[in-house]
Amino acid sequence: MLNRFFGQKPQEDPKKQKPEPASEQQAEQPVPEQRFSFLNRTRQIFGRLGNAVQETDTITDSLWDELEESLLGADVGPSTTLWLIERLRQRVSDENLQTGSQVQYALREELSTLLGKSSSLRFSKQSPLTVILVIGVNGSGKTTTIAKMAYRLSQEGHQVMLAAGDTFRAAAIDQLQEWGNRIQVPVISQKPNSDPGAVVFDALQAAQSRGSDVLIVDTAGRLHTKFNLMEELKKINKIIQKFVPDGPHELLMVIDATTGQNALLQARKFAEDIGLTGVVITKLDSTAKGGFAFAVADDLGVPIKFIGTGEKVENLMPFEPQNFVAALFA
Ligand SMILES: Nc1nc2c(ncn2[C@@H]2O[C@H](COP(=O)(O)OP(=O)(O)O)[C@@H](O)[C@H]2O)c(=O)[nH]1
Ligand SMILES: [Mg+2]
Repeated sequence: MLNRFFGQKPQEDPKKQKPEPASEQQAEQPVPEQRFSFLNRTRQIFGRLGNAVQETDTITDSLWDELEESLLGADVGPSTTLWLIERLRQRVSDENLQTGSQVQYALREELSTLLGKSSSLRFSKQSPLTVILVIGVNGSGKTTTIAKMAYRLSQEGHQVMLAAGDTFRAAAIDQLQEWGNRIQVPVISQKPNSDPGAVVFDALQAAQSRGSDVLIVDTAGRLHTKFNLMEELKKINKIIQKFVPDGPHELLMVIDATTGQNALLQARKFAEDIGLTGVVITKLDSTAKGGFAFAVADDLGVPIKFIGTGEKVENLMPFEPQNFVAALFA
């Protein structure tokens, strides 16, 4: 089980939960086609799978091969794919499933179960200020995602502030400021190479004095080793807790879907020790590897909170497991 230093109860392993009865699970809303067009490339893979399976009257070895190949092709990842196939084979024998379409139905159920329930951002119940830390390697889409979240939260009526905690690169500070100007959200920054802790301190003070209710902190992607990352986060956490004792309220990792299983390997290394509370998967619009979401949910054991569906500020979607699975097979 993952070790969380924010003292939250670990999520139950979704694999241990019994899948909900098919009738409830499939009672999903029809998926609005337009909203999910960003998944088109991944859909081609799942769609092929859907067609092949439905046309098969009986469950043959080639059906299992096809299933495995498609899941791997969509970057569901080797261990999650293996688990799914085993689970389905078990269900075929336990429930006496006879046809390919029954297997497909069961697959959809298992995929939904893997993703768990939808999970929105956690806001502080004790403090007027909610603090969200965002980590992830350079280029994963951290800064863009922060701007998208800030935009979204502002639209919902929150007073958002951003902290330019990625102080290693001048460009990173400028980029956040540019976004801030565009979406009219204040950005607290210092000069390049200043201490990220000092930036966070300033930002907390500013957020409190200006009555902001959400502070989102950008961090440096240069933290390639777990040790550095942990040290940096510990320092930042201490500073946050001086202002907001129950903070930070979210520690989100941004993961680029196009880098697939490699990114996951790295994320797993971090997730175990830093108390990750959720992930955002970016660039689902530019990959056929949308099945990556299943590997992430399976492997990291934290909810996917949002998905990035493009480069524009509005291209961020709360992650809805049921709709996601339905859209893949639509
Ligand atoms: N297509 C697409 N591009 C994205 C998405 N999110 C971020 N990007 C792009 O990825 C690149 C790196 O993003 P940035 O926010 O600077 O990453 P950071 O280094 O982690 O802060 C930029 O060109 C972004 O426009 C997404 O959901 N879809
Ligand atoms: Mg950045």
